[in-house]
Formats: sequence, C-alpha cells, structure tokens
Amino acid sequence: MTARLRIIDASANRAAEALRVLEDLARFALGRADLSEQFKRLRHEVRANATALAGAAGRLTPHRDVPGDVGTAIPPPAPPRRSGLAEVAELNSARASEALRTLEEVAKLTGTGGADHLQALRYRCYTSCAALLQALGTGRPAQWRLCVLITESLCAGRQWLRVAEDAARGGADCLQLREKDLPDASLLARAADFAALCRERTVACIINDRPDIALACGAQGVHLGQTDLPVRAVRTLAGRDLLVGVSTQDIHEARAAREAGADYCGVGPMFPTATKHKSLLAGPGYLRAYLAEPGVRDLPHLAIGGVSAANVGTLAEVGCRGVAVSSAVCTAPDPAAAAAAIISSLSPATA
Ligand code: TZP
Ligand code: MG
Repeated sequence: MTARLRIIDASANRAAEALRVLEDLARFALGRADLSEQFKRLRHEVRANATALAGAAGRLTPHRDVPGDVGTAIPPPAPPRRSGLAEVAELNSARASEALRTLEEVAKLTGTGGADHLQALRYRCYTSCAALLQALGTGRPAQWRLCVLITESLCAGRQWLRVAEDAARGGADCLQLREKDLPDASLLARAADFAALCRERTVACIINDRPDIALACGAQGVHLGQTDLPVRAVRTLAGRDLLVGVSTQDIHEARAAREAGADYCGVGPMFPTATKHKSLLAGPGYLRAYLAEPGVRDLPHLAIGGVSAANVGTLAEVGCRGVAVSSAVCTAPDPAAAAAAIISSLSPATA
C-alpha cells in the first residue's frame, strides 16, 4: 500500500508542478485567461483525484520518503538550455501527461472509476497543451524597431543590395525581402545574398510570403498576409525554425494571428500608401486598440503603411514600439539617413 501511495504522491506533485508552469506561461507569456483557467482547473482536479485515490489508505504526505527514494540518486540528464518559452511548454506538457498516465495506471488497481476520470483529465490536458504550444509560436518574440521591406522596383534604379545595406547601416534591425514577381530560382538566389547581408550586419532576415524560400536561404522568418499560407501550415513545414509574422488590419485578425502562433504582427495600414493597394485604412486607432488588447498587446508589432519620419511621431504617441517601411527608405536619396531619422523619431517613446 505504501508503494501505491508514494506513486500517487509523487505523480500528483509532478503533474501539479508541470500544470503550474503551463498555467504561468498561459497567464504571463500569452495573457490568455481562458487557457490559464484551464490549467488551473486541471491542477486542482489532479490534487482532488490524488486525495480520492489515496482514499481509505490514508493521507499522502506521511508516506513521503525522499531520503529513501532510489530515484533521487539517479542523476538526471544535464538540463539542456531551453531555446525559448515554447520549449519550456513542450517539456512541461510531456511531464504533465506522463504523470497523469501514472496516476491513471494506479487508479486502475482500485477499480473505482477514478481511472476514467484521470483519462479524461489527460485528454483535456493534451487539448490545452496543444492550444498553448500553438499560441506560443517559436516562443522567441522579437520586437524590432525598424524593419525595412526591400523591393528592387522601389529602389530608384539603385542596387537593391546596396539599399538594404544602407538601411542596416542607418539602424534598421530587421530587413524583409519583398519581391512578388521573380521566378523561384532567381528569388532563391536573391534571398541567399539577402540572408548573407543580414548575417554580416547582424540584423533579422525575413522573407515575404515564402516559407520554402525562407528555410532554403537560412532566414530567421517569414512574413504572411491574410491570404498566404496559414500560420499552422507554416509550423507544419518549419516547426519553430522560422519566426512567423502576420499582416493584420483589425483586432480580430490580430487575435486570430496570436492564437495561431504568430511571433509578431504587421499592424496597418497606418497611413495612405501607394506601395500596396488597400481598401481599408486601419489608422493609428487600430494600433491603439492592438496595444490595449489583453493577450495581444505583448505580441511584437510592426506598424506599417505609409510610415515615414514625418508621421512616425503620431505612432510613438500611441505607444508604438516598431515600424515597417518600404518607400520611406527605399526611395529616399539617402536610405541610411532616412532609416536613422525614422528610428530617432520613434525612439523617445521606446527608450
Ligand atoms: N502592407 C501593408 S501596407 C504595406 C504593406 C506591405 C506597404 C508598406 O510600404 P510603404 O511604402 O512603407 O507604405
Ligand atoms: Mg503576402
């Protein structure tokens, strides 16, 4: 009987600890009240089930015998450095479900129906963990200050790579390659040169639209519009190897992007722009709404659409932490100076 109680005690603790970590991730990393509530409930139900399982045999704690536990003498494998919060979630999801399975096996010995309940808890745990893992994305959020979208046709006849280099020299901490009409082989060759430049300049490298090209050229991420591949499909292809950004024009799209596991959102269009046809002008009001929305506001954003040094102050006033621009830098006579001017107009609010 003591063995059984010790297994119940250890497994209930293990499950509860893992569920607490998951709850904290849902609460503090995602701001998701629904998910954190689900983990909290699971944790309380595991405790109640363990007590019920111990049942007639008595209370659990008197059977705790840490010095006499041979398991404590077995050295755990050296803890790997976690690559991000998503990996923490993954490890603790596995821990919770393993511990629930152990409890379930012990419950089968009693034949009181506790095993069925524990199985149901384990299935609920899988569902909540899947939603948490999906929403965490790579778990390596990056809030850039200035992302410059590089499109050759906007570079006023200059070499696109030169303009990209100038943008980085001016302080852009992210560059996005945005070419819609190149044949795949040419796009890949360009992306390889682009990625090499980004590595040399230690700026983030994002490829517009194409997760395949992003993976092939070693970019950090891909940027998706609402009609491109869904985030889930990109995760199927790339796992957590790519940061995924999603363009959003209202808070519904932002919520959906967050739930699907976007690592950052494009937020716009902020101002009228000739670079991309948009029927709707979201305006700074949408950025304000984004920054006020629990569960969304902590997700990095890039305000986009007609942004320039002249109007970025308006965005800074509503709390903007990062912008994405194309024409304001690509067509400028001095792209480095244009990038620097945008950053310094944004900085007072981000400092
Ligand atoms: N998505 C929304 S607006 C826009 C994109 C790609 C265009 C951004 O370019 P610009 O020249 O900075 O307005
Ligand atoms: Mg697109």
